[in-house]
Amino acid sequence: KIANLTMFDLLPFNQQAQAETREFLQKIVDILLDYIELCNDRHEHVLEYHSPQKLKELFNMAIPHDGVTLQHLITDCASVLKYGVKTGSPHFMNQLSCGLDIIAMAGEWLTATANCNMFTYEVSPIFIIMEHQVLKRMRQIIGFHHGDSIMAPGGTISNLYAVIVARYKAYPEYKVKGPSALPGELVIFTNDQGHYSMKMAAMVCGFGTSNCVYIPSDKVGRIIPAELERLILEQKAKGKYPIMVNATAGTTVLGAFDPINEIADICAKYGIWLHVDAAWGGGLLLSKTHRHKLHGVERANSVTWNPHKLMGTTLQCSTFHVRQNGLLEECNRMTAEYLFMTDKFYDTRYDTGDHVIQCGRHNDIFKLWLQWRARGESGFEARVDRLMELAQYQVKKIKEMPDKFYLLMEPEFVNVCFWYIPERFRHMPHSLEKEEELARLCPIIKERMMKAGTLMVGYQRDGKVPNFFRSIISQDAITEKDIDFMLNEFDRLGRD
Ligand code: ABU
Repeated sequence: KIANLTMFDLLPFNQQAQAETREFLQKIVDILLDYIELCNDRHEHVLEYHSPQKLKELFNMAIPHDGVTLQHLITDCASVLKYGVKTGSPHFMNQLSCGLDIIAMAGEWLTATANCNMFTYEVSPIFIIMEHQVLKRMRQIIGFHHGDSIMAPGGTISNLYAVIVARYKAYPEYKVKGPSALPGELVIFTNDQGHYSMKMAAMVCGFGTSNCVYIPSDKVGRIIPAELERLILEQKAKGKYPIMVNATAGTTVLGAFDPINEIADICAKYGIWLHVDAAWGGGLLLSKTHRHKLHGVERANSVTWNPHKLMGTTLQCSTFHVRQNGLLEECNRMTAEYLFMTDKFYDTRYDTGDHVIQCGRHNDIFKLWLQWRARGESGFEARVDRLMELAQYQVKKIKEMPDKFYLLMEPEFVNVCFWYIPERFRHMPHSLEKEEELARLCPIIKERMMKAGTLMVGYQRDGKVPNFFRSIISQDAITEKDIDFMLNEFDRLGRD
């Protein structure tokens, strides 16, 4: 009935079009529901791969002069999902953020419908209070008794906040006077296995990327504390000013956890801000069994923790927490009087706009709150424990097939790093030369994988070791059978 109508026949243009509007949206919801079922169907492919050129040919994305019909839009929506990657498939083990949590997704639907900007209590009263409550609970879980938090568009921006606040704490006059308030060049330190967001922050903050100093890591990817201290002294001797050390809880590739307590001792000795990038590993704080990996996190000055990773919240959901009360606002307050008037009739401390470097802010809290309500704390703990158990299952299976797979190291987390060994290399004892050969095969196997569309697992290198595969177990849909499937698929795709 609605096929030949256009958007101008629906609400709000046509105030009599309640039934037509409902019918259009119901059709879109049906497409989404079909898609959710496909994501959970193990016979379905993870993706239907096409080259960029072919995709342009298959899908006409041109913006028309006059708008298309509702039927056209419905077809567009179905096609977009057809050509997308099903990150909710149990055979998608490619990224730290994956899975399709039905409750969080429902939360995002509601958020899109409510369409409230998170900059003021005036516009988002219920969501702002929710954000306060949930972030306070996260600070308690970290072990911060005071403090302040904010949600940011991704872990890189959360980590950028850490550098901005650390700089403000050390040199508050920088906010007004800029570089003239500084005694010299500022430096920050991070694990040589850490996320590139620290280097990005050094660039964005004007320190220069060479002032993001990499601390050598040990063979499992953890910062060597003695090396950190040596580098701090070296930088000081060069006349530079160390302002922040970033410890990583769950490195992106290897899933390593830096020794936070030992790093905190060094930071305390030299009066340096300690940030913990727990974007990936923060979810382990919810598990009594595994939270010890972040031992000492309560001593950090700030923490990044992304629920859209280990907690499976739909993208995006990143949180940044500061231990000291008021600092975030002092640092970022611009007192834009058109929006954050201090003479409003309500308690304007609930206007979050002066805590952040954005103005408008997406509502990332509702989906997290709804998901946490649905699972309870015990549900999240069970999820995290199960993911860790599944990663160990994968390790066990890999060890049972030493001719076909080589484990890079015993994983600390749900990142399992390995090589597939095709038949022609099976007679060779493991060596650096063999690693180079196996590394060369990674892009070839990945290409076959993408074109087959049956599985997605990423490969990378870590600076010391050439290409290897890294599978990520971070979604509720995965079972032991899917891990068996993954390893069998490697054997099928990796054959000479
Ligand atoms: N922001 C780090 C995510 C990288 C990954 O999913 O592999």
